[in-house]
Amino acid sequence: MTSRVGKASLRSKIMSAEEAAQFIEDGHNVGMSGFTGAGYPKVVPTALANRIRQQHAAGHQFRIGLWTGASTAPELDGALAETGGVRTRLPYQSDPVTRTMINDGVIDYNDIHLSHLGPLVREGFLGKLDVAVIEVAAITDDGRLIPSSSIGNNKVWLDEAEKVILEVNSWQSLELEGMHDVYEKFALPPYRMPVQMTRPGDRIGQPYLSVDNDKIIGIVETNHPDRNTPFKALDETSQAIAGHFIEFLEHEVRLGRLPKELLPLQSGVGNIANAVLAGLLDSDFEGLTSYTEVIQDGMVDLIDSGKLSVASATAFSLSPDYAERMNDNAQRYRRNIILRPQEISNHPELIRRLGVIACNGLIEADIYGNVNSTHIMGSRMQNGIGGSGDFARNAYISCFVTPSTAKGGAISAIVPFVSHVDHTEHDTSVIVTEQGLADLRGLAPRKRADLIIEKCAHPAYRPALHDYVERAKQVANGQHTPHDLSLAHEWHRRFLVEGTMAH
Ligand code: 0RQ
Repeated sequence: MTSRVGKASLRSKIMSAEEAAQFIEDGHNVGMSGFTGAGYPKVVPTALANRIRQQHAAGHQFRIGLWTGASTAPELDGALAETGGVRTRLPYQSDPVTRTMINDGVIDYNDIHLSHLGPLVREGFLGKLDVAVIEVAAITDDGRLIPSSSIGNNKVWLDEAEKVILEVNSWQSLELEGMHDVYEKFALPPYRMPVQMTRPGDRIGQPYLSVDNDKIIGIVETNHPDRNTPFKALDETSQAIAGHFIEFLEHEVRLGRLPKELLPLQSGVGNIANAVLAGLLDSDFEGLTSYTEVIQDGMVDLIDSGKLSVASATAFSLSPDYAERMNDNAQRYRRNIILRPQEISNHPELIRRLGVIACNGLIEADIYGNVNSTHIMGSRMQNGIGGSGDFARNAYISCFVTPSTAKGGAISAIVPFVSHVDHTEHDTSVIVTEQGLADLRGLAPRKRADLIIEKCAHPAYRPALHDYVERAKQVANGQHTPHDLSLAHEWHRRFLVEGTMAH
């Protein structure tokens, strides 16, 4: 294998993952690359997990702060969490082992808007970043870094960390070179300047990450695929949700409230978001653009069909087949795809200026439009807010999509009062379930309640939701947003005690 470490003077730093892991000490904050299973370091985390276990076995304390772009993979999040050596975790995860330890209170989880973490670290609010562990596709002859399948917070980690370990992964396509756009003009208030972007395809930075080469303490060569999980086959529910959403977009175009090529689309992670993209493939829309966080399979299909001209994101989130397709054709796709730092892909200023149409999943919504994206039954952390807040708060139209029920119908996704709030009623424009779509723009709370119940709730839960509203109107007679606080969380209580929300 020809080395992808182009700069000759850096080759002396090539070492094993085990040697590199020795640089990480108890108490360190470690910034790792990785976003939705793309571009995370593949071997140093496992070697670090072994080091932590050995230290624990020898009776030494060893716990680190683990910072990433977003979710990663079992060989990073899972491997490290299992050791009990993760003290803090931020800003987002979706790993089963980590989730359990967060909920047990073993890991302190700081669930942060994805655009916020970089600035928080630069401002020094979270303490010192000791070591960065970053996957790259290659190092150029002059010591710049060709990023791999995600950028996430890599620029922040490389800027802020005291020491840097690089994993150079030859599984990643060298043709990714030129796909990235790394904005470099970050500044803290009062020196921040407008970010000069007016279209999703604008390039405002450099195709490489740069790092002070003197900070590089170790380089580990790898050849490992990203964790790419297949999407579920489209089912009736996800297709119905996609259908309602696309009908809504067509309606908005007919009314002249959206241009015929729409506005830049953001689509959240997961199967329903992917189904929406698949629905767009069968629609009559042309000339689409996307300003989003992750590139899913559906977006690659839209590019191939010629319907999507530009997709701007911070990472890939592809199934294994599509990841291979991307690797084999990266040179072609880089005409349409731009990967940026998450501070830019999720930047409130840009989301607002570009007029993004946001589409994200939810756990539950209430009759007034408040949305819970993170907590099961008010207490148990599922994944985290991720980028949903960055987009929902600043979008031109903010849509949330969900099946109307969960757990085989035992849970209604539409409840009297959400058990946890991530997005308030003020940030929710549209809610879509397989039952229908509620356009909440311009509606007062009582009108919103009627619409959400009639259009979005499952028919089995509609009568009880209407009963709640009537009861609330009696209890809070003559008040703006009627609630009966003695019953507001009764549905959740019933599920916890009886295993169903059904009456
Ligand atoms: O539980 O795993 O035990 O079966 O929650 O639900 O239906 O698989 O939904 O994968 O689309 O995720 C909001 C979590 C939806 C996701 C959420 C149970 C359900 C299942 C998962 P099981 P599904 P999805 C930008 C956008 C926040 C981040 C975000 C998410 C599990 O979309 O994490 O938006 N969003 N990022 O059974 C109790 C309910 C439930 C429920 C579902 N009402 N009550 N349990 N479940 N509804 C991208 C990034 O930020 C990277």
